[in-house]
Amino acid sequence: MNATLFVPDISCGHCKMSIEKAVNSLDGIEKVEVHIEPRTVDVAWDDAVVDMDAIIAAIEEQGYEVPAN
Ligand SMILES: [Cu+2]
Repeated sequence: MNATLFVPDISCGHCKMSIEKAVNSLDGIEKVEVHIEPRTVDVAWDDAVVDMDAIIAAIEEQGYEVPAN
């Protein structure tokens, strides 16, 4: 599975680092890449191991809201 999440509060390299680290710490993540400019998170995951809710929760735990798309 993969998705692009819009995270409007992404603003700098620190945001990129903390979100990528938090998402990567979950099992089952195949790829995560934060783009500072369009403020998006590209993520790919193994559906059998982790789901979108857990990924969103990991981002929100870092202090970033993920509005429903
Ligand atoms: Cu930042």
